[in-house]
Amino acid sequence: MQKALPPSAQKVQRALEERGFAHCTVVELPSSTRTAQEAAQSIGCGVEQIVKSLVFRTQQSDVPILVVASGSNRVNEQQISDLVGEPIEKAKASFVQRRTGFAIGGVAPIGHAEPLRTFIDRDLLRYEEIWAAAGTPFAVFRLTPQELVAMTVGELITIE
Ligand code: 5CA
Repeated sequence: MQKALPPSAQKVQRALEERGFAHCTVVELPSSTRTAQEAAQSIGCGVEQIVKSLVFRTQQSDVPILVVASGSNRVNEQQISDLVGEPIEKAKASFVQRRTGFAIGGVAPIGHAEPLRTFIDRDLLRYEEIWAAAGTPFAVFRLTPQELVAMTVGELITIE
């Protein structure tokens, strides 16, 4: 029998089920998925197939912004600032924890403490299947890019 998932990973599985993605199954791996590189190694896929969930903070309105990007891409903060219409900065670990409900290294694309405006890196659409974090630095789930777009209701962007 499978061991029960930790509470944070269960939260992601429940969010998947509530949104009609019950066929996406959160799995815990024996080795770390804390970074995109580690996740790719543990899963046995390319780093570009890893969904990085990066949290930024709008400097004036103090709102979290989620950017889900291909593991091999670097997010251009100026581009995201231009899209949201105010300066942003990379969120501090405590802000990420408080506003998403997840610790860095396990931030999932869904299941957050509050709804997050989400931007999706269009490069992720190139892959048949991709993998996203599921609440802990050992938990992930597999999905298609189309499912990622549908479940996050995110805005597709071309990372510059
Ligand atoms: N579990 C994997 C994906 S399956 C994962 O979460 N990867 S990640 O790339 O989305 O998350 C790690 C990211 O968190 C890093 O790329 C980095 O942008 C951010 N990060 C790491 N440490 C800190 C920190 N101390 N403060 C703010 N952001 C950080």
